[in-house]
Amino acid sequence: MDSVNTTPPLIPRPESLRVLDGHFAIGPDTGVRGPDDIAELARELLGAHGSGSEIELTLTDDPALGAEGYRLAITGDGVRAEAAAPAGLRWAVQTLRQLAREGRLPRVEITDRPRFAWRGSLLDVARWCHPLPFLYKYVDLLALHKLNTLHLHLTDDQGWRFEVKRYPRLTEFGGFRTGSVVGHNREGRENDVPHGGFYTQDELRDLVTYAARRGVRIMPEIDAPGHMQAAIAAYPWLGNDPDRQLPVRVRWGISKHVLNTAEGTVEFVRQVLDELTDVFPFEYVHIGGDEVPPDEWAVSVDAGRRIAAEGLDGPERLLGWWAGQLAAHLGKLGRRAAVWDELIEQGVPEGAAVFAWRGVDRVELATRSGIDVVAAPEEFTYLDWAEADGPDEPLAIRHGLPLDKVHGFRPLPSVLGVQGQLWSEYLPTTDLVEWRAYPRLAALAEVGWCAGERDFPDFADFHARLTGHLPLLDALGVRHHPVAPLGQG
Ligand code: TNX
Repeated sequence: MDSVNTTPPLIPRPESLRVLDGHFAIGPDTGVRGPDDIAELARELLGAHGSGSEIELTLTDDPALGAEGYRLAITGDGVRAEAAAPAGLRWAVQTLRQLAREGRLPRVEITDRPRFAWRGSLLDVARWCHPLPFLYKYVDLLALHKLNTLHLHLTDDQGWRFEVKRYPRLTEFGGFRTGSVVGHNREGRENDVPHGGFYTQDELRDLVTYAARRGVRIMPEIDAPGHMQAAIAAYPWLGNDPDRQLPVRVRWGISKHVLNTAEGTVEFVRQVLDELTDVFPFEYVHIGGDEVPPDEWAVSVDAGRRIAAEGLDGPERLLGWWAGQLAAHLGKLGRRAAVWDELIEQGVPEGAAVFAWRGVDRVELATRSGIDVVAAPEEFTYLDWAEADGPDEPLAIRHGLPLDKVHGFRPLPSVLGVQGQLWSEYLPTTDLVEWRAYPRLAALAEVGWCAGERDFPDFADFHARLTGHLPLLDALGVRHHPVAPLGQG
């Protein structure tokens, strides 16, 4: 079959693409020249280990290409890619990876660059500790779709996954839960599933290095002062009733047990952040701030003193105070804080970015006040929701986020970018994570890459390319959700 002038199934769709007649054959004898680490990546991903220079990757100083743009020309003789920064060349390599089929690259000319600088994916490894090799695969798939940020949700009520040398009980005790978690089968029965695990700092450092080679930055999250029951279980002096030994939480939902407001507790989180920033070099560190019930603070004598000392007008204000303490510490470390959108009411710390999750209205509210915002509204980006309800669907926290709805999301032009969330309460296995992530994360990648003033591909256009893209996902062993024929979603 001759495939002259058929559009190659690239996701996200490049800004401009010209398809020419003919192919360039690639194989093990094809050689790659370019900056060392990127050429190495290209050899590995394209299986091109020759000594020649048929594929040439070049850094130029063309400002039009921006921080992540690239130009790519595939001729009958070889491949030329240029970019103004390493990130652009890395994306050019991913484009080649998507174009390569049966040892051939179609002749094309591409100029490409992303619309939004932040194209992320949150993975919750706190509720279920997904194995380290899966995190590598997950990062590789983000890069394949030119998603540049992995938001790693490392701590929550049900488990603490980040090794802290100064506080070993966080992982030794807080990393494991006994007993049962409600409802991760369709019947919603209580299953007795003891579960636990954690990642060492060295393991995470290696993951950071692997991701960086692929142009993926990792933003770690330590969620405070709520969602901290695992830490309080490990060190009861962090809680509001230091004499009470809490278990690592075995149910989902919101725990009312939050950090106390003692100076020693603030210092504890600062020390955790010191070790965290030593492992994760990315500018942003997420400090949480979501779903913090003020119940315990409302009755605590110590919290009452803190409220008076800080001149706050109620216990719920302690959330803003907490975030301010941690953001200031991150500032001293040369980093920036990221927080959930609950801080819009309680005071977003100076210089922090807000992750707006409670609907597009929150995105708008935050951008209007001039705050840096990552659009993560649940109705478009909560990929832990099922696409639709149905007898074959595994149990999900909610349903009703089909593929075309994700692809139809149009973030405000003023946001930093977009992010898809995979909370893992109902994703106990890596197969389920992939089932929820793909292909919707590919649709969101296209939103983040293309949704701007420029002409955005409609769903039928995306769907047609996706059909050609799925064999690549299958070849990579991705257990993705099936894609309904167009019009039958
Ligand atoms: C709310 S979104 C949470 C998470 C849950 C999620 C379930 C956010 C900032 N907090 O703790 O996992 O809902 O969908």
